[in-house]
Amino acid sequence: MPHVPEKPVLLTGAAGNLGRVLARDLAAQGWTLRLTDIHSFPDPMPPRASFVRADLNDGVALLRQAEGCGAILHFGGVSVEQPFETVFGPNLRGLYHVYEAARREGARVIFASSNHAIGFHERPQGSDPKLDADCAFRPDGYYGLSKAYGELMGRLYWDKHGVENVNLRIGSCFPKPTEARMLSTWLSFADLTRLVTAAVTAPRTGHCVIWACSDNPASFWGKDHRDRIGWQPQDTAEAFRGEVGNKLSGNPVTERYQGGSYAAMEYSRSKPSPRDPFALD
Ligand code: NAI
Ligand code: 15L
Repeated sequence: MPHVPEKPVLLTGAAGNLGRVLARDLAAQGWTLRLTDIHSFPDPMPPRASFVRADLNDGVALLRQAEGCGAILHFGGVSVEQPFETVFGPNLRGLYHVYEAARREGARVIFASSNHAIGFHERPQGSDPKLDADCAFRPDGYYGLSKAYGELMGRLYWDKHGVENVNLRIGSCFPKPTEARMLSTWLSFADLTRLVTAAVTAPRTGHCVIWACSDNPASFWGKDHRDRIGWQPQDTAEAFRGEVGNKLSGNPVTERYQGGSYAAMEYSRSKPSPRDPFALD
């Protein structure tokens, strides 16, 4: 049984797909959880957990929920591509509220970032090197842009205020892969729970960024800071190759970029964006 944190842990987005998994699994590990979401929590309340319904736009509510917490698992907000005005409140203002609460409590933030912060990097082909976590941000929409902002918010609060933060650049976290791209990007629920556990219980993290995918041989991603928290994934998408290996989109933009269909949404360039993020063509 992993180490149980001394202080309660706040989980935003608790009523969402990943929030529900974490609420169940972390409570089963003996953790004391404070759950919050704008929607009601749909499951029976886990042992030692409490729930407060609140909007991430409400900074005072977040300060109250975070009182006495040692870590904030920030999984709430808009979780897919949406118009800028929809993303803005929950994902940008909400993130500021989370970091201000963490600063006041001296809490560590575990941020559910996304591959869409870097979704306009091309997928590696053949012997191409995999992408390291210190690559340039190349968001593939307003949602991905909000995740890049979240990671940079972590950079700022570590450098200026010493607020520790672990940024999980999640690939595709679902019960199982549903398309060929997920042979590269899939993260199992069990690997997610182990990752969050390691991120909260590691003695020191500073500001770090971790590719959150299972042990997928077809992964797009290379080096990151996982050694700092002692996490290694144990599951693999490869087990599903027979089921999803031929499920391709048929869209050349989707297939070219790591962010897949998000890169193709409202795409209006006449030529593909170049490999080098600083190239001018
Ligand atoms: P989800 O959409 O199921 O959960 C997000 C939760 O945030 C929802 O329960 C929603 O009610 C809540 N929320 C939205 N706006 C809010 C507001 N204004 N105030 C308070 N709560 C609000 O998404 P999912 O799949 O559980 O993802 C969780 C986190 O992980 C998200 O931040 C998402 O961006 C990130 N992520 C998820 C991936 C996946 O494959 N599931 C991949 C990459 C990142
Ligand atoms: C994400 O960031 C989304 O939250 C999730 O719904 C999937 O679309 C995932 O990325 C993905 O790229 O598969």
